[in-house]
Amino acid sequence: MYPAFIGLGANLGEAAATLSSAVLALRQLPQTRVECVSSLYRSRPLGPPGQPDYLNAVARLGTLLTPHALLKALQAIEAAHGRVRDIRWGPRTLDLDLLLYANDEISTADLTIPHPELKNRNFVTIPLLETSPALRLPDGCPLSALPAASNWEGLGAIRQDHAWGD
Ligand code: ROI
Repeated sequence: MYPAFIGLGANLGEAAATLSSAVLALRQLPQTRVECVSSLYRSRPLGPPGQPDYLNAVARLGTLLTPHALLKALQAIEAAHGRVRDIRWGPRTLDLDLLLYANDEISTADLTIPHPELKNRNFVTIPLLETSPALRLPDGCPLSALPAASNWEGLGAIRQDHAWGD
């Protein structure tokens, strides 16, 4: 099994229910185990103002799917939750980002790993750190050393008891 980290985000509709349903769908992927899921975080939207706050979380998987097979599976889960790719940085019912896959660095037309914005987004780094406090990025940088890993600006942990349905 290879470790892979998925960023989950939603800010339309019943966002908490959508994220729970997405985690359930991750649990049903072939050759894949959901090893842990972070707390649920409320975050101020990055991007155009006037959209609702987001709910964010990170899931740690163990998987034998390839990075591209995993990407396709994530896109299918997004589509099943009504995700329409329209406004850049606009609101979304469900966003699943493949953040990290093993120690891989991948740059293809449809997939960049590590996720290019990972280091800059506290709604990614903070839940990621919660799942894996000792994690290092493929460039060797400890996640905990990133400024965005200790900056809680606009971010609040909620529902640490959130039932992810295991
Ligand atoms: N902002 C927050 N707070 N959380 C997200 O998951 C998120 N996702 C996005 C954009 C629109 C960039 N802003 C976000 O894709």
